[in-house]
Amino acid sequence: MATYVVGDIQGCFKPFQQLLKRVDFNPDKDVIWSVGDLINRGPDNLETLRWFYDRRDNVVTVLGNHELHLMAVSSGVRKINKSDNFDDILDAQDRDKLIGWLHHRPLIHCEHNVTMVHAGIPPMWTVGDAVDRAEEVERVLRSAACTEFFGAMYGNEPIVWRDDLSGMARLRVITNYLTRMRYCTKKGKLDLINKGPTPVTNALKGKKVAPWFTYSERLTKNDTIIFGHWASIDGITDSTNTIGLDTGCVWGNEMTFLELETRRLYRCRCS
Ligand SMILES: [Mn+2]
Repeated sequence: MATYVVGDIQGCFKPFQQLLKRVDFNPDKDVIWSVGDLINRGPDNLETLRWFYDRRDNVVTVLGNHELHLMAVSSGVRKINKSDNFDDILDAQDRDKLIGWLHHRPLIHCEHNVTMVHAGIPPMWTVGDAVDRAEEVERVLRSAACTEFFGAMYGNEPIVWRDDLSGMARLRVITNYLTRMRYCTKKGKLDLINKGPTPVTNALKGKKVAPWFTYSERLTKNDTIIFGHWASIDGITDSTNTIGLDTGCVWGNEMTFLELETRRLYRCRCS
């Protein structure tokens, strides 16, 4: 039995199938984990989501920003953007079943001494903090209040966590940390503007930002964290226990599998 963690697929079903073949994936024994962003931008969103749904007893997937956006559009509170191409899912006869399943996926997963999350964990949170706060959002996604949440989910404020935050502002900042963060300050102030391998705009007016995983004081520095979301760093974190798996397949770069038991990486070029 092997566990393979796949980076952001974003509807690139063919390279995903190629990698499964390459690792000799055994659907009766092996398990797939996904760092989220299964869908959007790539060619085969519906096929990808169905593959995971059909194997739901042997897959673990955490929610990425693109799944949250699909759920928000599906609920009717948000319009589809020009760059979105998940209409194949919205038009599918099994759409309610598939999207209903997404509503019950977690934002973070801890097992085998590793933690998987789509974007990351801010420096001032422990893994336990992140799990507790993810649960606050997960509870809402599973309830009728999810529509109100989707209406309030978009936006970059508040830029930093406070214990006394409440309501939608609290849920929004938790969601932004776990599914959108790349750069932040040492104290966890979010720069959600910069997306490249180095910051190019001064988004926080002179405050120094760095990739969330580079802070030596961060409370998760001794934890193994697997994440996706950040294609422009091409999986390079300069850290052995912070493993980035988004290698930009949807942008014509590569898709990456990590075999959890051996820590071996498999990469497949995408056209
Ligand atoms: Mn993402």
